[in-house]
Amino acid sequence: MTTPAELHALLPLPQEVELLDGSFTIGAQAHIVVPADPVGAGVGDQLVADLQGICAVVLTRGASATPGDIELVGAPERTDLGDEGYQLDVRSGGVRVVARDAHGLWNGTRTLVQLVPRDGSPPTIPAMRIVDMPRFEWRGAMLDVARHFFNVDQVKRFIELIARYKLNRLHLHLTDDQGWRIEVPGWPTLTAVGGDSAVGGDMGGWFSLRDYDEIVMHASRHFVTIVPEVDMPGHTNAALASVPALNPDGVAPPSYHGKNVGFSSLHLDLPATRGFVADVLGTLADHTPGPYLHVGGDEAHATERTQYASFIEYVQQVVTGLGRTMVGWEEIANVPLSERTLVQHWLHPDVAGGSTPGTRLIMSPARHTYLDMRHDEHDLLGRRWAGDIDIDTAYEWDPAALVPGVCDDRIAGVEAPLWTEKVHTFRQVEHLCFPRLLCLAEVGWTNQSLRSFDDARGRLAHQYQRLVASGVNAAKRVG
Ligand code: TNX
Repeated sequence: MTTPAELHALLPLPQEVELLDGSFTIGAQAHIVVPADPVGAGVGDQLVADLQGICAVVLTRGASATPGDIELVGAPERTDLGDEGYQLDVRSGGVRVVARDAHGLWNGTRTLVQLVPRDGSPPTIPAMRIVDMPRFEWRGAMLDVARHFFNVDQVKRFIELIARYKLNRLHLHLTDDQGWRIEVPGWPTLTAVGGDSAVGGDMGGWFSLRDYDEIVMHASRHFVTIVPEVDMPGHTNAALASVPALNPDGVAPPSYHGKNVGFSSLHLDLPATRGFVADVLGTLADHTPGPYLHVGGDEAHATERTQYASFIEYVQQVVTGLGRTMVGWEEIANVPLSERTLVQHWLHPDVAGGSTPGTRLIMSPARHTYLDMRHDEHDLLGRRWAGDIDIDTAYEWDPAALVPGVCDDRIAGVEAPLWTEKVHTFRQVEHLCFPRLLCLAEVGWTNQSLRSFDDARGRLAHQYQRLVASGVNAAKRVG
């Protein structure tokens, strides 16, 4: 299937598009008519800002739609559109976006913004009807701020970039052996000691709870849910180095600046550990409006098997007690889990697939989604262990064909992680994420039967140009 030229700027590709005769030009007198509720009105404000950034029109808010206007309509009764779906009608007389709720309107306006030309020509959009909704509810990116720290402004910029492509989860890997990046009241050494280190002895950093609140707010304005991760019981040297009482001998180990994994562990049987875990997760729950708390659980090679099982059972109980859904890397599937818990597959399909029946999976297969891998053999930046991941490899996979017996009904969605052992600057973050993170956005949104890499290649090239034009250090893989 080849996308018609009129739709070249769309990524992810919508589920249903019907091109019609005629077109609409955003005129100097156009109004934006928005729903009365504040969240819907916020979507309208962002649309005004986006359109004014693209074309030199001055848009004002209108109370009711007249010919030539752009109207956003909340229609809770449109259950056919699903949770994030929308209908976008472009006619010569105006534009109408209809959705059940503000998130659907957000998605519809993202499509509308993509349709406006950027080549200096008049802001004319071909007439069409789009009816669209995502294949999966979880469409995420992960940023590892523990191995190298990225600050509030950089995380906010990252949120803006992923939200353009209807990604709706930002998983923040906040702690690891090399760094602890979040303030926890009552445990000041976590940030004073653990916040001060990074891979290679590079500069550390951490988020105060006010910083974190600011990130969460910015994310919610872009319909992105923050998923905070505190990795436990392994990957915990930064915590062990900060709090002597978390160590069996009561002696804090030195800070760790290397890249190895699997040598550190929390110990559930020490008197300080349970209180520590409960305080950390309680603090995150207090500052995270979204329903998820990610507890890591990966590569706990220094944790004895039965200890590991007890630990995961304990954190699951704490997270459930906080009214949240636990998320963990696939290793947690070795332990009996609550059906509500989400298991994040990254390496071993049989481990992820062995998870308690009824649990759902987030698909992050390293071979297709690991953004710290090289694009190809000429790439000086990336790592190699999961193979080179160029845009075709990032695009050509089906989440429902990874784990035997696990189809769409057991898949919450997809996520691409950026681990940052070798990533020092935000320019490097951009190089590794773009444009290939867009492939994941389409894997997560567009039905498998509508996707083909041959078709996506041209649309990726188009987005590459747009990313570069907006100052993003995208890797030149296309166009
Ligand atoms: C594996 S993926 C890890 C990370 C590393 C990454 C490097 C996962 C759950 N654990 O700790 O940063 O490989 O590619």
